[in-house]
Amino acid sequence: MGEKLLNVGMIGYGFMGRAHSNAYRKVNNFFDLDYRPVLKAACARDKEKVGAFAKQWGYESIETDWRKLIERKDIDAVDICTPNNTHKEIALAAAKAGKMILCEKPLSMNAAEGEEMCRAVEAAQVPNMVWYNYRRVPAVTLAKELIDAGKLGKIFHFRAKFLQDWTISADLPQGGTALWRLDVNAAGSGVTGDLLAHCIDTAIWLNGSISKVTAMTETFIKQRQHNLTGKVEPVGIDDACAFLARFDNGSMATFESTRYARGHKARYVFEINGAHASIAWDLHDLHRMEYFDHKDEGTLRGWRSIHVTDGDHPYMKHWWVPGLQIGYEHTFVHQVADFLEGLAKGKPASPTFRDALETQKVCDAVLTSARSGKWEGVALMDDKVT
Ligand code: SOE
Repeated sequence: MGEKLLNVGMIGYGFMGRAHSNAYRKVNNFFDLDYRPVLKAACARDKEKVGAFAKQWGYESIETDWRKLIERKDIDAVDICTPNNTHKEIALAAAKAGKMILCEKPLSMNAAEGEEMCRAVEAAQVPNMVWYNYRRVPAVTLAKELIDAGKLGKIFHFRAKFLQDWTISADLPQGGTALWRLDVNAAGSGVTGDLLAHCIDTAIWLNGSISKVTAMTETFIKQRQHNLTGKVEPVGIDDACAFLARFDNGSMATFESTRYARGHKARYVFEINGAHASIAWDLHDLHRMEYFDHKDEGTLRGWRSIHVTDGDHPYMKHWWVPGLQIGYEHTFVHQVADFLEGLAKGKPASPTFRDALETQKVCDAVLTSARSGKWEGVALMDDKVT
């Protein structure tokens, strides 16, 4: 097992560079796979910093120009962990060079860029995936299995929230290494692309396509000092966003996200209600799935809190013994495992660029609606390669 080597070139070394590197290192210890990722090269502009990152995580070499990394014959897969405004250029070049691409979420700054990226990887026929990691929380995967098995029956409602509080201070600057998420030119949008994109990805995966949305956004702090220019500049991102949505299956949804919910750090919660049963999940208790089944005996009917840590729960047989939980970093290990298994079977792991483009289209419709004050339709890209 693990004798086919997959040489990874990692671009970027921030939070996600670490999360993905950890996953590549761990995956063959816990999953029996034909492929084995090799940490071939890490790439970033700052030689000293990328050198330190490469040493810490065990990368064999470094590059300071991503174009050089992509040109290298010994790189099979490019992992894009840089800010959103660089995803497209890197992905197009990597596809042209015939590299597999694993791209951090969101796919792109907007849907137009996402379409270009999608066409590029499909034309080049390179395996591609976007890191919407929360699908691979065992409790969330279990929710998907139960919904697909029809346990919930007809779905009426989906509601999701992703709440944080880290940008409340008006003194927090925007832009630069750690704070590019606040700079619209680097991020594309605020909570819509950064946090609601996760909720939308999960929602579409669990409940099918979203057909239309109506949204409101707010930017509470209108100006912040920019880390790169030193000047006080307008803030172009959405600090908070709430929207209503209709799914193709007739169900309705509410979504909310903010970085101004004091006390909440990464409170991602969702609930889905069907005719027979409901499921609720909370990232702060990620190993639990709350489940209500109306078919239960009347006197005992109630919400069950299922500790999703048993060997027959998704992914769990690969870890410890029943009852011992896993965490956030394991979702990335699962995603790499699925990607490698997909390679071996010739069946791409989701979300592919095309799947992630659908999320991007919903994000665009949300932001358009916030500006227009109207319901906006979500137009999907239905053609394959041109
Ligand atoms: C922002 O704080 C952030 O790190 C997002 O960028 C991630 O995608 C999310 O998983 C946690 O929050």
